[in-house]
Amino acid sequence: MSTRSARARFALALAPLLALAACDQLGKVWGGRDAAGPAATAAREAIAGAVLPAAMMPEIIAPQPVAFVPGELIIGAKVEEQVAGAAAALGMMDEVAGQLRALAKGEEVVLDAKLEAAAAEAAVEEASRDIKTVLKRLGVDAAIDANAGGVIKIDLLAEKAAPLKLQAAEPAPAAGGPPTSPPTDQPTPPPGAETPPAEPAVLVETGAKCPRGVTTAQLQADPALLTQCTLERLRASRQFDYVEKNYIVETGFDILLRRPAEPKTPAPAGAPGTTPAPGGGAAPVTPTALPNDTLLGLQWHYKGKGVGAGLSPGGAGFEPFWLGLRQGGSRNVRVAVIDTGILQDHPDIKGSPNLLPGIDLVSNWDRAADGDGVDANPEDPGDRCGAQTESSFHGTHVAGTVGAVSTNDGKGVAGGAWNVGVVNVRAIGRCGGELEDIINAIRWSAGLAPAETEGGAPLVNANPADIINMSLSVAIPCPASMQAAIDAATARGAVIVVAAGNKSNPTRNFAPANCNNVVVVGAADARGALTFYSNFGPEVDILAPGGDLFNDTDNDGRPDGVLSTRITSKDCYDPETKAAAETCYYGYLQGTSMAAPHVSAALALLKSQFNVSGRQLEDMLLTRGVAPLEPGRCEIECARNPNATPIPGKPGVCARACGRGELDLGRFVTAGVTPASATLAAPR
Ligand SMILES: [Ca+2]
Ligand SMILES: [Ca+2]
Ligand SMILES: [Ca+2]
Ligand SMILES: [Ca+2]
Repeated sequence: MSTRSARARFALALAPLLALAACDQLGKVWGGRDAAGPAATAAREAIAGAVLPAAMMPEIIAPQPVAFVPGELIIGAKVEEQVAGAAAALGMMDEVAGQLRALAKGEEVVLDAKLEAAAAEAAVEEASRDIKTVLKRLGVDAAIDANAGGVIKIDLLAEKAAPLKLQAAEPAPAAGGPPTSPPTDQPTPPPGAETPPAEPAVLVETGAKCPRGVTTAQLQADPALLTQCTLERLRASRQFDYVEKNYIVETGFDILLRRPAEPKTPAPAGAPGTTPAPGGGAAPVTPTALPNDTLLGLQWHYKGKGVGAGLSPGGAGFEPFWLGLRQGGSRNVRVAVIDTGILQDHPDIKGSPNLLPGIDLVSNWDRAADGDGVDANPEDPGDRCGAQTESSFHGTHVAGTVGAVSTNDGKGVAGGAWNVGVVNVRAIGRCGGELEDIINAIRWSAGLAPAETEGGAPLVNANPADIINMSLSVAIPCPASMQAAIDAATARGAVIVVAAGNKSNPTRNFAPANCNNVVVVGAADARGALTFYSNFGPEVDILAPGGDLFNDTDNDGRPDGVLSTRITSKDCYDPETKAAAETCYYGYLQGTSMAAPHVSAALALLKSQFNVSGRQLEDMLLTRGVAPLEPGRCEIECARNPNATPIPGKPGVCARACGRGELDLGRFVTAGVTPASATLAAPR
């Protein structure tokens, strides 16, 4: 496949540089990691996050342009059926997964996995040939990049695709705007250069259609036009199930993190956390008391819902659930986190028994920033886009909330599930993630298809997900390619949890929240009210804690954000001594991205407790694990949100549809167990 070989050659040239850059960046982020000593120990608990100025609110919810990869189209063909057929002939993926698990116990099953991958590859190659024939007939010359995940991408700008053959029906003057500049070829870095790697090439979606009578010269000069006109021609041919641009999905944190560093104002209050257990780090089994993680007291989002000691109006009821049902989850329940990857050496994650083998599916080398394409290591080298933005380490924060962290280990934060198998699936890299990679990620997570390294080695998910968390968003209609992957995963029994999006807009405009067969999560604040930024509308199924960095309604001297794992070097302070720290390992963030993993963790706990799956599991949560909304919780001043609906008889007040209520696991606890009484309960 020509695009791959081109990438491979480029990679050879660039890999050492990228590796160096990644190393350097991590070194900076980790700060005094090697400087062990008393100071370093204290800083390990340091947190980041100050209440943000209200002036930043409009920027956070302002629309962002939708981008796509120039010249790339995702097409739906019959390859999926062929791959499935090939897999069936050699035993289903389940069996392969089982064999891989057996392998871990020392049995020899590598051969079958290789056969499986070879069969899939053969099917893919056959499909590629068929597609090439169809494209040729339609006058489209393109490189075809099909993979075992069932995604077929064609690349109109690949070197072997030239000369352009998309013929105009009739020559005519230009009807489109001035041609945009073609994407620059990946530059060859001069030896010893220290410039950051090139930004991945993208174009902004304008919605412009292919003009009548477009000429070959126009198409050659304008990749946006070429992409659009080819898309229209392929769609019109009715030879494919779907034809879609390779859109860029976002975690939505670019704006939040672009702000300049603020003056360091140490928090006034100390952490109300409990004393670390001597020795710490023991694997939790059955909760008999609140976990001893030192920062738990700042995690209002896990508290029982209500007003009073140990409760929070915005709490999602994890604490009463853990204690009332003595249920901390099970490592046999698997949550795939499709995100930016994970910082595996984080002090509260390293050695966590909850981490299962993940994968890195970021295929574009510029976007990957780890010196290669698909590989077996989901480490997050940073999603920084542009020099002015710090890396979000978004996936580490999200996975931490699901339960990738060590809970009850006497340090740092707790996760929503104490015990859970977390599979980190890196699909978002620098400057966002490509639709192509997200689709592959959904299928791989569900155990529907293997992935393949650049070298052709198969990477099979030995731990197919019961729950898939997608804290990501792009302002487009639900792509058919994404819907197909979602449907395949849910048919396999996975529950897919997605963020509603953070643009204070109708959810129907944002994928994957506007897709079918997903649980859509909106974000509530520490008061249990819909946040100013959360998307809303009838698609929202449930609200969960997403936090609000602009408020401190619980008066703990810290923003009402969600506290989880994230390494930064800005606004850091030690929560005990209040002294400024160079590096912090925990941070407050806000977003529907933070709300979704609460729901994923809740589903993992419910599956552990009640042993139900798929639709049954989803229904259980949405019917029994939800606190009905109190009046006014989803209203907003109309002046603050032009997208909301005016309420008759309430001048100036607008409504936002926000689902059936707020996540509240406490509702599964039948007896009136409070954290205080449960702490005293005798271990069984
Ligand atoms: Ca990689
Ligand atoms: Ca990697
Ligand atoms: Ca911990
Ligand atoms: Ca607060």
